[in-house]
Amino acid sequence: MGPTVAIIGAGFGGLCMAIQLHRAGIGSFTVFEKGDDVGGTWRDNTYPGAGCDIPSHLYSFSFERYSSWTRRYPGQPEILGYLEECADKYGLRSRIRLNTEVVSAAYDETLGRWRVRAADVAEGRESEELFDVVVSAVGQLNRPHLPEIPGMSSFAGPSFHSARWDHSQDLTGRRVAVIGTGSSAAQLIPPVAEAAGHLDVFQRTPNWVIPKPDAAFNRAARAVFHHLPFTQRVYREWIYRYAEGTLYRALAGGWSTGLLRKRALDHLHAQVPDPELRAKLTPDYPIGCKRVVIDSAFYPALTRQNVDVVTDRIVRIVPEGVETETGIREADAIVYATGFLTTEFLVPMEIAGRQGRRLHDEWKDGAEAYLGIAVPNFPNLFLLYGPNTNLGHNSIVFMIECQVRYIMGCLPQLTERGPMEVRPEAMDTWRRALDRAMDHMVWQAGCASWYKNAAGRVTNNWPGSTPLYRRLTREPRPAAFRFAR
Ligand code: N01
Repeated sequence: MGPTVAIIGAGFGGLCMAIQLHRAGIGSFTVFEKGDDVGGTWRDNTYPGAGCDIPSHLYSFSFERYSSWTRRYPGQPEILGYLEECADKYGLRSRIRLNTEVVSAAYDETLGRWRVRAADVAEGRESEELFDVVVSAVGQLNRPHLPEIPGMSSFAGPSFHSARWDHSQDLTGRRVAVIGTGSSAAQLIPPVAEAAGHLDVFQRTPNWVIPKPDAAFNRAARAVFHHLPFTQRVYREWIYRYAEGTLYRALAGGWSTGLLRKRALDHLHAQVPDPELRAKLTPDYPIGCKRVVIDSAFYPALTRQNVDVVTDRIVRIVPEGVETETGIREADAIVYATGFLTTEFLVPMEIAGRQGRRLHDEWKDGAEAYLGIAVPNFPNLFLLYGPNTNLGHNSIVFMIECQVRYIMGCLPQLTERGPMEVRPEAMDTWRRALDRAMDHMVWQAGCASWYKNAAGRVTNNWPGSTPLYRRLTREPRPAAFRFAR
């Protein structure tokens, strides 16, 4: 049988956890998913042009390789299809409760179990169940951030966030305003620019942009991947090593920083001939401080006749469009490509650990977790893609697999010795090591980014290499935990 496990979320993380439990013969798990299907961010982000800027041969499970990727960087429908296939292949559907949102989880010290309350999204009806273990797999990029710009509700036309695309709106021939120029905006701007009559792109801070060397896999290439599966492994390994060897070194201030910067500047110069526009698009902070945009269609879209890059400060939204410090830019529709509430981990769930301690109180100065996975005073609670586990350079699926393997290693220990809770001393040591490693990373440089909380602490990113993270999470160290028995 094994312990009962509540998994919150059915994206990459939740599915990975469920698959590994299933493979280990532990059937006593339930996946709670507030959406109407599996897929997480790949279900939510359906904006035109949505896709992944990490090649899918790497951005997929190592144990579930897929020879049918149609291109190096497939679009959102293909990635979502892959996750749906995984859910079907492992017979997970019957264990996934869709349209069911976990509202709270409270640790019952007498029972040594978690009381998980979940609500039916349509009817709001709540019910409670007991679980031995709770695994949060809600991710870091699941709650859209809408800016607080005065007058937003006064806008006369449709407006929506990139992660909540309103497909009922036909933007063909219309005047569109896109606010934001991050990775989501960079992907949606090219198709929107093509359809729109006019597009205003409101840029607050330019991003560093490097090319995305996309290409379709022809039938022969796919046949090779299919019939000679080791070629997929080799290709995956090659992408991984490139990301680790070159991009990570650049973020850590190593030998490739200058190369990466040059690559971005060359890309800008090659794609944007107009010096005035080029100046607007040239960042003044170190490369990698904010997430580098990987896209080859973004700059060409900005050079189109029907596109303006507006850098004047936005003052307010008015019924007819966007008012900046130099006047009103009229718009029929506004797209907020303004990112996510990234530093509020596990919000809005109420999580209470031993002695009723609220997780959000513990985290008032910034979310933190041992290995990004475990939190003192919260026995048998494990996090996937938790604090300080995001990558600026490689596939998050790699990190999720490390975390799932670690949690799978915890299960026999907590079954044998009772609920396990990371020791505060282990957490302190971890925090100090993290702070030391963070000192070398470019994210600390003077830029604002979604990696940092309001106090300027980098709560989202992992400062080490991914091989190091794999080593650290290879298996749980019992000495780092206190057990009930
Ligand atoms: O969000 P962002 P995103 N007025 O936070 C601007 C992942 N992702 O959705 O830089 C005006 O990066 C803000 O301006 P500034 C990836 O990890 C992956 O684009 O703060 N502008 C910025 O330009 C990525 O990093 C893929 O000055 C305002 C933008 O909005 C993460 O998701 C694809 C504003 C927000 O950019 C988030 O990307 C897409 C305001 N009040 C996304 N508030 C892959 O391919 C915010 N902005 C894997």
